[in-house]
Amino acid sequence: MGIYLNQVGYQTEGAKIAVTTAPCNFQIIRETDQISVFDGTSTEGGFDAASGDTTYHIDFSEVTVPGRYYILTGDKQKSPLFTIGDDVYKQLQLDLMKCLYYQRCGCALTEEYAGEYTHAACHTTPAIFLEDYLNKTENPKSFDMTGGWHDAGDFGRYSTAGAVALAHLLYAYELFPESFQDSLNIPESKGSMPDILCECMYELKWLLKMQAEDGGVYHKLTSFCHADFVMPEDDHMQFLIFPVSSMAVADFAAVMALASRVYKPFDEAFSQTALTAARKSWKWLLNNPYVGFHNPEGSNTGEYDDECDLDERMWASAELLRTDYGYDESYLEKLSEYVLSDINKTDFGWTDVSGLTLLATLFDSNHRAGAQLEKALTDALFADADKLLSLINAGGYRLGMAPEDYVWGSNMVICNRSMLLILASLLSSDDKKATYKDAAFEHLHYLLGKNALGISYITRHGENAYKNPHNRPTFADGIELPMAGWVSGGPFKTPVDPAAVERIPAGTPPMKCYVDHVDSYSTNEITIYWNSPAVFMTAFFDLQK
Ligand code: G3I
Ligand code: 9MR
Ligand code: ZN
Repeated sequence: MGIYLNQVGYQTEGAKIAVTTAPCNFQIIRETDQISVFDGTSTEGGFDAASGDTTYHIDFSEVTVPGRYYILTGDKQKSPLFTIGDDVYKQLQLDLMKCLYYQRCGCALTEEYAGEYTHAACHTTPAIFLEDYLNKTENPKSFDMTGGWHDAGDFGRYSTAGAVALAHLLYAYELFPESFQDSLNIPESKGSMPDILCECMYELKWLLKMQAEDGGVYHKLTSFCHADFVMPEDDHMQFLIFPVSSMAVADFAAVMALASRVYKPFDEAFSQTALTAARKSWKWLLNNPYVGFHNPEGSNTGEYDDECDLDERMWASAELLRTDYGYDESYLEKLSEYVLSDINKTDFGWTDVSGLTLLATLFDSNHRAGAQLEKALTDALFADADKLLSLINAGGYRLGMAPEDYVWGSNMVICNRSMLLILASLLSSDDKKATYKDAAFEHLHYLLGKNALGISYITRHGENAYKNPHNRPTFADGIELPMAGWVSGGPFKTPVDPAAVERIPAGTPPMKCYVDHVDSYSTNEITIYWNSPAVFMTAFFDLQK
């Protein structure tokens, strides 16, 4: 029997419920003097389908005095140590954001900012078009495409993945600016802008390079195949500009409109550049149908394939309507068309960005979308948030997750559902505000150890945090521990990489399909867009103290 709880800790107020797999009496022991400050008996949590566990809940919400504690059961089992206090998530949020700095491509990471995780400038040579590469064109045209963040454990840079990560971060800043006042110790720190905006600017400037003359946006910039497990500066494969996809164009238009608004008070020129770029891509969207993306034969870098671009187009129309109201009537026409159609409205991942429309529209103080569209979006938000509440009550680990939701990057699903519950809490005017908030918190608790494996899926946060992310620099740098603050992809019910397939027996329940192995890219990689929703979450949670 394990005792599963948030190994980082809990704020003084709010629910504190650990999960275990056998009934027990328990005490909450204060670490400093080994005194029991609370005792109780577990209650039944029911059978949990995603983990296969019969669960019991250890509720210690009544403990509100700051300190370091552990749970001790009647049969002398100890939980990991955890903290109760009001600033428990501050360092976590800073580390989650600092990881983006470690992903910077095209510049050296120096000791002053990167500590021991230094490396020389990487991927500084010009890129060429995929077509020229395949045709072996002599003296192909080449382009400066340097900059941006490495996507993940690989060195690719992908437009849709980048735009979505930026969106989580920029909306988090827009909604919770008070949570972004501390220094990230990056080269731009102590400037006139909050550090998070400087960090995002690094990615945005690269993304601008991905826009073609006609407003199209290239889907990705990667080598033909993934690099070996080397430091980024030792990867000398030719970087290629892959074709345009309509998902990339729409995400680009949306995130540039968002950036134009967010950066306006700090950098008028950049704000204008972003707006002009967004308008140009909007025009492309009006004139072009869906354009998908698939890897050419033999190429194995990330595909980010997506069969539907309506959610991306919806987000773009919502963002442009809000930021660029009055410039083009088609913004509202298109937004109405998409919102009033039956497409989903509540997802925040790279495939389905529809929920970003909620963020663009429902927090617009000018209400540019109008009452009818706001109502349609609000109804969708609460309908889906309430479905999550039902799932939470149906499963022993108290999560808005069904067994089939443990896909590649399930921790992103966990985070995205927490985001939805946060929006429900922010927009709810009744006594359900606290219910949604507590539900959102349960997903953070899961990430930090309240799960069937008792693992914290964020590096260096929690006594039993995972240690071996599938990340090329982490493997190649010779440093024992990974950087702090990386969210793992997490359990995947049908893992595909050999490291996981070999180690996870057939029939393992979805929540347990995970290995902390550096080779397991389908259960243990890291990405910018798995950290970014966690930044959104912690930025909100930090204000709840
Ligand atoms: O959309 C379907 C859904 O309808 C279905 O029910 C479900 C069942 O498994 O699958 C869903 O598709 C999954 C898709 O992600 C969307 O979640 C695919 O099975 C799954 O294979 C796919 O995984 C993606 C993976 O690349 C492989 O393409 C991950 O989301 C994505 O995060 C990951 O991204 C990689 C990049 O390619 C390269 N860089 C690293 C990065 C992280 O591993
Ligand atoms: O390391 C790669 C990882 O970043 C990607 O998410 C993943 C899917 O695109 O691919 C990984 O690379 C593997 C490749 O696909 C197959 N050969 C082994 C590579 C890593 O060990
Ligand atoms: Zn690089």
